[in-house]
Amino acid sequence: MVNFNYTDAATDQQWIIISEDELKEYQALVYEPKPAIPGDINGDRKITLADITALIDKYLTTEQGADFDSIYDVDGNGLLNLDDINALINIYLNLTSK
Ligand SMILES: [Ca+2]
Ligand SMILES: [Ca+2]
Repeated sequence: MVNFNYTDAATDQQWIIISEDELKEYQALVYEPKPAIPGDINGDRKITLADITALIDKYLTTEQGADFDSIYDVDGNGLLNLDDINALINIYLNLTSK
């Protein structure tokens, strides 16, 4: 395994030479898709009122039948409608009532 650190004095940039296996390990770590949390509209990995607000905003500004990001499809039926807002409110209430 080659592991060589090098600092470029001119730019103060640090270079690390790693093996191909280490690179793959690093890439897996960086690029591993984090599982989406159903209802986490703003992507902060929590379900809060901000998500409900964001979903309502999206619902009100999306044309019927228009393409939308599946993150807004909380109930997973391929449509963005009031059922999704209802589903998200239920998720939120379930989380906050515990
Ligand atoms: Ca969120
Ligand atoms: Ca839906």
